[in-house]
Amino acid sequence: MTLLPNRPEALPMPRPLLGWDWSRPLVMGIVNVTDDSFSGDGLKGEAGAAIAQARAMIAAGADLIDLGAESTRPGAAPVSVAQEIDRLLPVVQALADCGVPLSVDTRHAATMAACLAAGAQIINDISALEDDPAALAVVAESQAAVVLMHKQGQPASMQQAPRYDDVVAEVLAYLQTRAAACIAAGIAPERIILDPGIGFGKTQPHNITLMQALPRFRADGYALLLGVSRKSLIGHLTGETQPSLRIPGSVAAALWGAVQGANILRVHDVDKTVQALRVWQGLAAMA
Ligand code: 9MG
Repeated sequence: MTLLPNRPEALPMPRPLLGWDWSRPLVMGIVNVTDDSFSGDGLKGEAGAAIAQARAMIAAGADLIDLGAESTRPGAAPVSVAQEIDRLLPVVQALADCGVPLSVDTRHAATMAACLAAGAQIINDISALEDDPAALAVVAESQAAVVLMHKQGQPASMQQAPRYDDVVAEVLAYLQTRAAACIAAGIAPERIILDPGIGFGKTQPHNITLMQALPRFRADGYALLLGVSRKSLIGHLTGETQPSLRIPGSVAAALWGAVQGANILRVHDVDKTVQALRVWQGLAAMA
């Protein structure tokens, strides 16, 4: 085990994407237009509240906004594709000119197509474009970036018995296979962002092992997204059972991710994360 954090500047710079500045970690604010969300921030499908929350995050320094309408919490009520589009579309339309790229967290090709047509620039798919057979073509026909996330199993049951022989090698191999499928379908490598999927079909030891191996996910030149905000990883390390009270731990985990080379940090608490990153960057610049 290494005791010293890696130096992200020593990793290969991701390929240029949408004019983004890869010299620092970008902060992606999470806006859940869901009836329920594990983190306690669901906006009950209200477009107005979601739009206001996204604008507040942008004012606080968010570089990207991720909009989702389907909760992946085990036991969450399923959302139909029509419902998902009904919830997301007015929010995407209202925010299309908000000044930062919009990401849409969905597994459904029809939702992807509708939101891309309305101005979204990133598809964030926790199934790495696998769950919907039409998804790969929808993204390939657009100019959008795509987040390919690893999960083992499906959200309803994925935490029952996650199992790996070598979690890092298996997650990395899966993401490389999905990236290759994207490239074969016509998606340029610079549009592909990898994500190990912390908490998605992983035990606490699996999550910790992945968090310690983040630089390996940068080796192929893809950008790396990390989502740890308010997750059980923080709960296990702190004993805090309520996700909405895991903010300090989430900020610490985001900083760890930044030091380990994550290019995009997907977070609920944009203001606190941005402040922490600015302090870290300021100190690093002075060192
Ligand atoms: C939707 N969603 C919830 N957690 C996530 C994570 O860690 N990464 C990505 N890409 N999406 C997530």
